[in-house]
Amino acid sequence: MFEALSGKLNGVFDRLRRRGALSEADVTEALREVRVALLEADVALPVVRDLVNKVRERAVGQEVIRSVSPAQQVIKIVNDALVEALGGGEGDDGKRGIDLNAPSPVPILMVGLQGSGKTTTSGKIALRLRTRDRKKVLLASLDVHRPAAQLQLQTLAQQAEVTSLPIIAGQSPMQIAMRAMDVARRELYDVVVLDTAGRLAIDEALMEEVAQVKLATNPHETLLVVDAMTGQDAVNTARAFQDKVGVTGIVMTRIDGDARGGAALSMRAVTGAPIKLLGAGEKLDALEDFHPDRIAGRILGMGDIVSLVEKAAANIDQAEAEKLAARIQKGQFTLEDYAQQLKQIGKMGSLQGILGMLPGVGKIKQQLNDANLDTSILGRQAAIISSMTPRERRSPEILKASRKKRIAAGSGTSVQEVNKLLKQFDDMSAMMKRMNKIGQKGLMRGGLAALLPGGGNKRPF
Ligand SMILES: Nc1nc2c(ncn2[C@@H]2O[C@H](COP(=O)(O)OP(=O)(O)OP(=O)(O)O)[C@@H](O)[C@H]2O)c(=O)[nH]1
Ligand SMILES: [Mg+2]
Repeated sequence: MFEALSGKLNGVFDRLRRRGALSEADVTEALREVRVALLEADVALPVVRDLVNKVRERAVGQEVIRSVSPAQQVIKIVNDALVEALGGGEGDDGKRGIDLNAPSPVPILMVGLQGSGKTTTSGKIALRLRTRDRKKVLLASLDVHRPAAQLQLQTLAQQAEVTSLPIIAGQSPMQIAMRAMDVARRELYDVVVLDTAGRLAIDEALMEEVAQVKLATNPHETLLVVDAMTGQDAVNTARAFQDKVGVTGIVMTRIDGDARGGAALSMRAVTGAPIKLLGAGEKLDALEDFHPDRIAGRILGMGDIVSLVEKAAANIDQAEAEKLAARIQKGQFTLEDYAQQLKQIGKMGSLQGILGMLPGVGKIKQQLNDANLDTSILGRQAAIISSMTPRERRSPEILKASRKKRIAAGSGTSVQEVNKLLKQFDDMSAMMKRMNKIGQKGLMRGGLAALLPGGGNKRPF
């Protein structure tokens, strides 16, 4: 559902990335475009304003992390703001789905506008609770306004292989609700899902009816089902239901359509209620948990830049990185520096993992997998380097056969491995020289691929 927004934001970040170092004007310009993209995606104005302001505050005066580009840092900041807008972040206990932490039978009341997907979602929830959570579920339709409604739920119950409350003609919604709770208590059901009639938000009588049912059954969850395709209207609906009935969570359906996604971004801020579930199709298994961080990731479509920045910020010693950058600039990259690099990489996890997080290196990643790169080799290489004397590390050209033998023995490796390391170091020095030629900006533009022999088209190792 976020394709358009995602495309726009990607465009903004692409332009940002091409800059290399970012001035405040660059950030301001980018934020203006982010703002327009959000508005076009139908995000509520106050939410847009709040989000953009947050990003600006945080982007200005950000400490620069050497190992990532400024643009990557901005992307991370935007990401965090999106996660917050979606209802994640601080105080997020990770519990997103339906809360069943109450005495059985736990009543769940489904409310929402006509055709929003209440009945379908009731079936989806029943299926999930039965299969995933091993719960005994009773489905009950309180919809006496549409003739076929109760039969529709009965059919869905059969598909989900759960029980539906026997239909008794002529009962009122309140009578059905009470009967459902009675049956559930007697027959020891874990959960009762009460599906209500669709209503127009302005339909006071129906609103009142659902409020009464809520009062009588005291549901542990009151889930408002909204159609993502209705955009801002979905947000207004949610506000109305929150005011008149009170809801504990929101289910957003039809995210499989081409909704612009703004409703999802506005919902938490406008209603205070969290989005708990997403409906992604007509089939009963098309139900997803709502993860703010994953949705933000989907919107930004940034591979895992965000976690890369987090990892880099946590692990890379900034002073070290700066010293190294200076030495590279002067063409003084030594085996000692190489050993340092190996250590950093070791800290950040596997090489494949790191490369996989960078956008645009999918191809290289495949090559890496093909090359079956063994990261334990990094540890052995570090051992080889530490078995050298300082002089040897500074001038590896003095390493003749006897020295190599000593180093191999000292590090528990072989002369071949020592040779391989030296060859790799030579290649790397050559690469560093190339990098100096490309210049810092080019490096940012080309990303990691520019560093690899053949610009990433060949096997990197
Ligand atoms: N594509 C898609 N269709 C959905 C989704 N959820 C529900 N639908 C479809 O939307 C239509 C209406 O769904 P219902 O579950 O009957 O909606 P309702 O809220 O119970 O409708 P009323 O009871 O009349 O108010 C059906 O054709 C469903 O198959 C979804 O997540 N994606
Ligand atoms: Mg229905």
